[in-house]
Amino acid sequence: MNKLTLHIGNKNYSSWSMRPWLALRKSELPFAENLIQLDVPGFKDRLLALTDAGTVPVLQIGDDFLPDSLAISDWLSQAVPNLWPKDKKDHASAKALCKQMQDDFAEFRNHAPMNLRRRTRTKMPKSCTKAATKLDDILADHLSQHDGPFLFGDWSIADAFATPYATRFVSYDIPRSTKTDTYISELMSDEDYLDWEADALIEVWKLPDTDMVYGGRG
Ligand SMILES: N[C@@H](CCC(=O)N[C@@H](CS)C(=O)NCC(=O)O)C(=O)O
Repeated sequence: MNKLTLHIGNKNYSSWSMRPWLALRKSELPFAENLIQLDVPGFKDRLLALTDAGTVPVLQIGDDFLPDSLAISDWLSQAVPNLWPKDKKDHASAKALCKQMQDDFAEFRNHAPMNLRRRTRTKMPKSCTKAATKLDDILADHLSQHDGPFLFGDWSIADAFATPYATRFVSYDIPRSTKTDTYISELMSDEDYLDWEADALIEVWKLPDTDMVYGGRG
């Protein structure tokens, strides 16, 4: 196979980058990573030099460059087995859920940006907790339908997509059901997640605007 390099953003903040990175780890394919610091002078040109999307993550496969967290994850699922649920209905449902986690819950994402260093108990706006509760219900519903510990039983790409949300629930102390809370603990004790988090916690780059959301100090 061609050499794989995953181009990613800051590990503390880049929720989109975390998802295919986790899927790559689970795939056990060897890969290099190239971290591009976001929101610093010239960063957009660096992203546009990779693909027209002008975003990270980007998977470089030899001389080809593939943007988008879901497209990258799907590409990986064709390179190795078992990254999507085996059951056909679950496979389709997991893909739909990933798409929903990419597109929806904007009020949750915007008010509670991923910030792995962050812990605050500030009350979040109603629109944020409402969107978080909707996601909580959806996650709990999937968890109830399977033997667990993950959304579709065994770990799948859907769990990679849920992981940044799990960290937001914890960072901003957002209320959630017991079922989802147990699932969040599972995701955040995953050894690959912990490797990513360890790198994030020692990153020196800070995004003050993000760190200050809801009165924080990062
Ligand atoms: N739909 C894309 C979104 C990627 C995305 O928005 N990435 C952010 C980093 S977390 C980014 O590159 N932002 C830079 C910019 O938009 O200028 C995906 O799923 O990969």
